[in-house]
Amino acid sequence: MTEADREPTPRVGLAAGRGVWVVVPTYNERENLARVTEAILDALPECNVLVVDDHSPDGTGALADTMAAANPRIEVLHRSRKEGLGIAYRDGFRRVLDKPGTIAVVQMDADLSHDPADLPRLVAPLMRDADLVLGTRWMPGGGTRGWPLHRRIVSRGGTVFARVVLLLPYRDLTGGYKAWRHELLEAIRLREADAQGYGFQIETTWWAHRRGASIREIPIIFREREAGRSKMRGAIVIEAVGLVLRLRWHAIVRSIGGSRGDR
Ligand SMILES: Nc1nc2c(ncn2[C@@H]2O[C@H](COP(=O)(O)OP(=O)(O)O)[C@@H](O)[C@H]2O)c(=O)[nH]1
Ligand SMILES: [Mg+2]
Repeated sequence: MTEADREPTPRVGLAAGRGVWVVVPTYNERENLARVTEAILDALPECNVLVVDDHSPDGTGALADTMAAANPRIEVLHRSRKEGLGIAYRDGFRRVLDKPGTIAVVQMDADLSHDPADLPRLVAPLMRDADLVLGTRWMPGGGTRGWPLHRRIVSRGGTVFARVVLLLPYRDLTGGYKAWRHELLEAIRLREADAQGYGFQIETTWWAHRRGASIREIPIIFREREAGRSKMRGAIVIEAVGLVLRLRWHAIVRSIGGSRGDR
């Protein structure tokens, strides 16, 4: 190994975050927001961050505005009320896809459960052949820390259920740490659906797969939040189960009808 090999290689282009928008939905994440955005900009110094806040009662939106005023890489999308993660993401994605120069879009939670230090690994496959990269807990090298058993069962069980019903080969379908090439996100044309949490994550991967996208998985460790509270509800799980069954049903109907109208 020469001296030059030991030098850390300066990252350029996408690897440094150029053309990357990281979309972070927030609802009552005041205690986490500054830490997470700082860590994101450490990991990908040239990326931009869009905070999508649903009028959080704890003032997360106002804090995000203060941060955006101090740093041109941070932008805020204020939504007037809480309508669930799916709709917040859809609005956020539209905003960043309309920007000139967007090459990739990353989605991640604000509560530091998704480690911003994983960002370079998450976007790296986009520089090769990947259209979508899934941060995956249920593969060698991945996992969860501090998550109670019932959360692990719901998340893993949801993945197994969706895999079997939708015949998808991926090992984590309920996760929300993903990196997209902008062409793919445009192509799946986020519908006016209203799926929340898990349902939204499953649905977007399903449409990407149906489009023939190249989808890669990288292992991630998901750490339970230290501050703030989860917005996860039983209703979100029930909605996701219904959504998976509906997606399968529509696919069957389309294949019987020989429809070419798939998105
Ligand atoms: N804008 C917006 N963000 C949300 C909403 N629900 C959850 N989030 C955010 O989505 C991320 C994941 O939510 P969280 O409650 O931590 O889910 P969990 O990790 O599955 O327990 C966090 O950044 C939340 O603040 C919502 O209705 N609107
Ligand atoms: Mg969380």
